[in-house]
This record gives sequence, C-alpha cells and structure tokens, in this order.
Amino acid sequence: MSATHDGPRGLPGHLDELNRSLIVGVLNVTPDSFSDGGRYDDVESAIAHGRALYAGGADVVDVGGESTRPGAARTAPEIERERVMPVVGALAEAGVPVSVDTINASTAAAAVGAGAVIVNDVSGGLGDPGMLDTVAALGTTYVCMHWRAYSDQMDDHAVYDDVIGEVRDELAARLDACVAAGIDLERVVIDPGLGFAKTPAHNWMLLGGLDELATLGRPILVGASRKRFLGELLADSGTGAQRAPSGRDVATSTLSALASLRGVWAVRVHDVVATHDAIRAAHAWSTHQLDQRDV
Ligand code: PMM
Repeated sequence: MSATHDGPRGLPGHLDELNRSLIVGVLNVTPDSFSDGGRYDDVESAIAHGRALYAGGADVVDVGGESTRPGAARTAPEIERERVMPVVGALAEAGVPVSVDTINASTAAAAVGAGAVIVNDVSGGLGDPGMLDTVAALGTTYVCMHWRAYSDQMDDHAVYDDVIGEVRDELAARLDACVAAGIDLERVVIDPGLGFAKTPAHNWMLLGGLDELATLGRPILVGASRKRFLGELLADSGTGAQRAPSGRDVATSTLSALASLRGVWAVRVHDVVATHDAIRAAHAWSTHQLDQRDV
C-alpha cells in the first residue's frame, strides 16, 4: 500500500481539494528551538512571520510554544499558552488555517477554542494523559506522532532492532488508544517523528519505509525540516562540522518533494517558498507520468 494524499476529515474544504501534499509552515514561538529559536518569541514578529508563511505558500501554519529540540527542558503549560494563544488567535482571525504544536491537553483545548483546526501532538497522546480524551471531545483533526520520551531523555530511547516495524507497531498502538478514547480515526494523521528518539540512520530508514507506515491506513505527515540528520548529511568534508540549520533548506525541500511523490499528505517545513516550488514540480512530474500511462 502506498501513502495517499487524501487527507483527514475535519479540515477546511479547500485543503481537501489541493490534490498534492500540503505544506505545513513551522512557527516556533520559543526562545530555544534548534532551528529558529528566539526569532519569533515576541507576539508581533510571530504573527508577522505566520502571515508571511501563509503568503509564501503554507497551507497550514503550525504554532508551537515548547521547544522539542533534543535535550530541551519542559515548558510549563501556562507559559506555553502565554506564548501561543495570541498568535493562534490572530492568525485564525486572519483566515490562516492554524495547527497547534503541543503535547498539553489544556493548550490544545485553548488553541482550538481560539480557532486552531489541527492538534499536532508530537507525543501521540503519551505526553499528557488527558490529551486523547480532550481531542475526542474537541472533535478536531489530530496529528499523532511516533514518540518514546520527553526531549531531555529521547536520545536514550533511539534503540531499535527493526525501526520501521517498531515505529509502525507503536503507531498502531497509538491509533488503538485514539479509538478507545473516542477519536474518529478518520480525523487522525500519523507521523514517523523524524529525529525524536531516532538516529540519523533511523530517519533515513523511516523515509525509505513510508509505504510500510501507509499500511496503517492513515494519511502521513513528514517533518524533516532542518533536522540534525541533514546537518550530518551536509557536514563539511574538511572539518566534519555539521551544516548549520539555516543551510539545510535545499535538502529539506528535496526530501519533502520526494516524500510528496511517495504520497504523503503533508510536509512540515520552515522554508515554505522553496518547498512549495519543489512540491509543485514533483506534482507536475507525477501528473505527467499518469497522463502518459493513459495515452
Ligand atoms: N518536529 C518538530 C516539532 N514538531 N511535529 C510533527 N508533527 N512532526 C515533526 O517532525 C515535528 C513536529 C521539531 O522541529 P522544530 O523544532 O524545527 O519545530
């Protein structure tokens, strides 16, 4: 089974009609995210950047107020809400489809109340025991990511015999938990969680194994943007120093286009302009191939 562009239930209608992978723009309202921490940690610049992402081609803007960089300490939910709520409210008010990147049920509920249409939970419901019940009650679209531990411990959990099979099975267990909590499975998206309790080698294997994850029957979101494995891939051949996050966008858009050709529903990226071009090119390629087959 290959992945499908068909999206989850519950999103604004125009997002169902795109017929290509959606572009989810990253907006971290945090002082310390690895890729853009501190750049948008005041409300006005965060809102301006969210609008710029939307104008640049993001179909959804994903607003997060807690850094998930490896080693990061937890942020109190109250502080997270102080960071994200004005931004979610202003962007939703401006007509931008907003997703809230949180593992806290209270933040998810507040953000959906302010107009967010997706709850993006990097813990797949494991980080907060109240999350799945809250999502069921909200009736919102839910991104359920593969996760094993909080950011300060996740690197210790990057141990697998068969990373594709274990991620698939652990995601299947989370889907069961979603159903048990009363979430409509048609509203759920899965995500392999690149970089979360994964080594670079694990990330590459998971990208190669997307078709296996698609056997779970849910749309897939992939978030490769600017991650460490790309810094390692692009390391300086002389010094061995990793490429800085800001220099990883060409590789990100290339991978996003390749994932799009594999049929993923959405990619989560920082550089939406480059990714928009790359996905449109990939989409044109696959459409053209289909046309030729029809002749
Ligand atoms: N990665 C990050 C944050 N949120 N959400 C989903 N669904 N998938 C991801 O891969 C993901 C995420 C970490 O990256 P960032 O610090 O650049 O936002």
